[in-house]
Amino acid sequence: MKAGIVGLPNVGKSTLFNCLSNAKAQSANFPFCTIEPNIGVVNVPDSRLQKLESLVNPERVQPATVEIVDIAGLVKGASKGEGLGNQFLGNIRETDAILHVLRCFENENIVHVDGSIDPIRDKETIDIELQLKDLETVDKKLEKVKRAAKTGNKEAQKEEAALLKLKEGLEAGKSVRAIEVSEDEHKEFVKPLQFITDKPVMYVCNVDEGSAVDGNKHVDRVREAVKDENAEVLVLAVGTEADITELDDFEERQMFLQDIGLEEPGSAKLIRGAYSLLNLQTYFTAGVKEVRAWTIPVGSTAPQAAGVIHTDFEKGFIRAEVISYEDFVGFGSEAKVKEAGKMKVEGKEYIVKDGDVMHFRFNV
Ligand SMILES: Nc1nc2c(ncn2[C@@H]2O[C@H](COP(=O)(O)OP(=O)(O)OP(=O)(O)O)[C@@H](O)[C@H]2O)c(=O)[nH]1
Ligand SMILES: [Mg+2]
Repeated sequence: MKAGIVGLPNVGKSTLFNCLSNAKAQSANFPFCTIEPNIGVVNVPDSRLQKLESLVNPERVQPATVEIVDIAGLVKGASKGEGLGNQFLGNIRETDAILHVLRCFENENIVHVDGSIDPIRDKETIDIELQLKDLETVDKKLEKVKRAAKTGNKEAQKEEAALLKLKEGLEAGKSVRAIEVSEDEHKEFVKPLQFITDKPVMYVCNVDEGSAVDGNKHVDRVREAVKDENAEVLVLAVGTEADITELDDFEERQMFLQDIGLEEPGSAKLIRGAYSLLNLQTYFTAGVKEVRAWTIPVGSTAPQAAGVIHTDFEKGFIRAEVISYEDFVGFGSEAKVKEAGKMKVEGKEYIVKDGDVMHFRFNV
């Protein structure tokens, strides 16, 4: 899974990136600090993995990972070349989800490019620039499709019709995800173009330390403004959390978090939120060589889950041996689960559940 961070300059995007990732991005109090994109790989925090590790004692543990891309800030007119322009948006075209950072903290020392704290205005500025980028994509594609449509190509005519709906919607200030197209049109013509405003979005309200738990009036406005969007709103004291991430000692980090009223880092909440936004879940493999978490879409069948490990596993799938996470932990080992008759053997139709500990049988 991949997620891309967008927002105005100087709102805390790179600071968020640094909270999430071990790769360090430069963050500083001036707009357009980031020019070249930062790309980092983030381990998905999952306490079940540590539990399995303690039971299995494997040689190594491999958490699931998410790739995060942090790009240059956008300003009004970016599509026309204002600021650093919008060419960096190409770097987030291939992501699965968008993290939209909104500045919700007051601090006169931190420059705001539009002079005041107003996350609703900021969100609109960014939405418009993202929509204009998508409009560029539509226009480019339309140019090609139109020619083919004129020659009487039926498929091209269908595509042209779908693209024209998008063009009209985008020009009216709608995001692609809010424009009505049929399911077939979406699958055939919309999805392959990887529109930025078609991706699921999570709004990250960057608040001051004191608002980390309950948010503040700016966050309330954001919640109100997006209540009809199918989006998550996450409250995160990005600056503070970045400081906490800097601490080497786990105990020390926990103490700091408790000081601001949190039980776990916001980054854990954020990644869990992204999972649910994208309808993803986790299953485990637990061998003595490796205990590992794997990411699959909710509703995946056993062969599809196996395919995440290797396509051969999917093609040659015979059956899966499945232990629920609860049973694994409850009985304490695979052998004890088997003894108790709690290990299930499942076939091709089995829908994998979150937390299943799986072992695949296959031939190649
Ligand atoms: N007080 C406070 N300052 C913050 C917070 N988050 C970020 N900052 C500061 O704001 C400044 C800008 O942060 P960056 O993370 O570099 O911002 P950015 O969005 O990546 O900016 P560009 O790369 O220029 O687009 C830095 O000086 C940060 O330390 C916060 O939650 N509170
Ligand atoms: Mg930056």
